[in-house]
Amino acid sequence: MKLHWSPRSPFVRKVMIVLHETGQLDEVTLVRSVVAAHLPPNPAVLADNPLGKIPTLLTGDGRALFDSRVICEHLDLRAGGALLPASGPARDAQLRWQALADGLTEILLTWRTEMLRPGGPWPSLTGGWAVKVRAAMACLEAEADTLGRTPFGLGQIAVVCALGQLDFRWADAEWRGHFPRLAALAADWAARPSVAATAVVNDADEGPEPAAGQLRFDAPPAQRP
Ligand SMILES: N[C@@H](CCC(=O)N[C@@H](CS)C(=O)NCC(=O)O)C(=O)O
Repeated sequence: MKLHWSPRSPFVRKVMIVLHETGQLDEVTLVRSVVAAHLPPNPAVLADNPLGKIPTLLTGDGRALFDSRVICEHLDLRAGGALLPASGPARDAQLRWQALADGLTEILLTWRTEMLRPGGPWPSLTGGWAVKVRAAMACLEAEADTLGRTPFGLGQIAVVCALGQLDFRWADAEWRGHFPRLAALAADWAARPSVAATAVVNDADEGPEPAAGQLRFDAPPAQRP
């Protein structure tokens, strides 16, 4: 298999954690693929995924799979399906956590891109995102005990990656001080080899972080205009 990969991508990280957890890392060749929503699409990625996004996985039999949810489920099933129950409320719970955490990650990624816009971001967008990020974090905090009691699966993996994105691009928001149960859970998860081995890292000097100071958990978000 071949994976369009980047050490900076929280969505690629989901796939990497699944590869570690399921013992399939040796079966995948990682291809460093540079993509960004505000840059022209990468032709090599576009050839395998019309959306030009990573992760994109080329399977051994020549199929291109995307997005991270499809890839994670494919890899998990291939290894026996330990990370996602086959049916019932336990499956719904994992998929719901995945949807929540992926949605949070998506906002954080899009928000940072919006900060690069000449003339600055559109306040109506960033105001709404601030409300949603806080609500998503509050929801995860309220469910931290359940998340911790439930066998580690695709839902928790997506949450690990969303929190990792906060640490990577939004460290100054200091989320741990505001969501202590989630912080304790994240510390437990950080001890898992799959999580420790896949921390998001920057392999390029990008200059000052454009989103610095934009997200705060210690004050109510500004009202929408
Ligand atoms: N829903 C997708 C999101 C993937 C995504 O947004 N990946 C980013 C990198 S972290 C990307 O490819 N951005 C390039 C673009 O939007 O053109 C998934 O779960 O895989």
